[in-house]
Amino acid sequence: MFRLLLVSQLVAISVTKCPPRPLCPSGWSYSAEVNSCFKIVSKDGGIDSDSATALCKEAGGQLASIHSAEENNVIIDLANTGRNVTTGYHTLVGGVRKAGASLKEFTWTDGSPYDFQFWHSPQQPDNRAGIQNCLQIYTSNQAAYPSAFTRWDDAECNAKFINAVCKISLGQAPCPVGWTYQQAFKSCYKSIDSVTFVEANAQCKGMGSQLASVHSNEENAFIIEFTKLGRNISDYEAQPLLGGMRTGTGAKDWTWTDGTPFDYLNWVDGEPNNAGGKESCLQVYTDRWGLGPFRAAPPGALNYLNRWNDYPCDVKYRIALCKQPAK
Ligand SMILES: [Ca+2]
Ligand SMILES: [Ca+2]
Repeated sequence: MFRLLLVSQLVAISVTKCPPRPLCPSGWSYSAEVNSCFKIVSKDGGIDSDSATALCKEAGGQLASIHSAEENNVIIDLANTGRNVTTGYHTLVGGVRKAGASLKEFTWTDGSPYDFQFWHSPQQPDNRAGIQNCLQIYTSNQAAYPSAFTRWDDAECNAKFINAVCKISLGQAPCPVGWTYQQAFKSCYKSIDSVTFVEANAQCKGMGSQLASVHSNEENAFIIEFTKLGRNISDYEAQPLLGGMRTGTGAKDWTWTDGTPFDYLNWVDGEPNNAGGKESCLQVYTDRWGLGPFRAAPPGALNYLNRWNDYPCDVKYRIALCKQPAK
């Protein structure tokens, strides 16, 4: 009876669980690369700047600003109609030359900084005939516009563009794409596979990060969940590498490669033992030792799990963890 009741409660919990809240309003596309929502607007016969501005506002956004090559690519992918555009008017975004501004001085209408440019030639923007105060991107008919395709041009604001791009910026993403954000530790984490300490250190640095440091039981627990294999193992190298480095003989004579203080310790009893005088790196026992043929269980086998061991730096670890501060 008790068991039946428990099962029905579990089912009730699983079906009432809420789906994740969408990041963008309905009808908008989310881009994780730039943490923004985009929407393409158009009208029969083409759309001018005033109409596009109004449609974007109505939908809860503004004409798009562009701040990186990645964002330009996101917009091209969304706005390219594949049509054979012959008028020279392509996709309108939110760049304008305000009254009184110099020839090359553009402003984004959403107020964000003009910190990236992708004009299609050194001659652009050229304000041809003195009437080109809006910014368009060549998004379609690559065959007809091979050198300008994906790039920018100033054009008449009242031209009939094939479409326009609206944007809602969700603010700066806390972590780069592909990293896992942990608000509690104000940090981003990413694992890498099959690395020695030297390789892991270089790969983390190459991504603008460092091998992971640990500063609390809570962070240690997160790291275990993030890196564990989830089955019994029989080999030390399967236990993850972190960013600890020996500086002396004591348990506290260690440093983190990211430069943060070595202010939290979680060594297994009897560690760090510097076995053979060559254990200058730090690993965490995320997984239980099985009855493998190759290795004995470490000393203190009942309480090693989730704690740290010093181990040689030059072995190939199954996994290592990179970490960087969240933005
Ligand atoms: Ca122009
Ligand atoms: Ca050891």
